Amino acid sequence: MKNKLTRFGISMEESLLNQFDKLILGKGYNNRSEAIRDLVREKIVEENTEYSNQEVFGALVFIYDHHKRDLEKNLSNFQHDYYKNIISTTHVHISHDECLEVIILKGKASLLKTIADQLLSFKGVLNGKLTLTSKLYKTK
Ligand code: NI
Repeated sequence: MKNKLTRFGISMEESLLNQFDKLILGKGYNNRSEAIRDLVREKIVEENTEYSNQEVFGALVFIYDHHKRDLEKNLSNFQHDYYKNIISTTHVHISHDECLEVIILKGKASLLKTIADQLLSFKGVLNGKLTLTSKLYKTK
């Protein structure tokens, strides 16, 4: 996706700019422009996904107690209900008692949030987190 770059000026307090430079240096950016573009993309995704119908990708990571009665069956049934939105599931046995799963999702942000909330509320799911990202491609 080709996009024309537009230049514009930004005014900022020197101390804030110094902090920003330190931050982006630590994150490996070569220049401020790319760092600011990423911040803007991140904010747009974050804001849009709060409400919108935007199509996004998601990664849901969670840990669960695999001895919990019926949990594995319930998790599997639940994922089959949403097979259209679940691209892949990776299962890792992280200890004798616990499993970690990463589910890659695709669909409307609001739906992915609902799926994540429901799954994370299963008894025996110990903790988890959904990360959403969109198809706002970077201009290179
Ligand atoms: Ni396991």
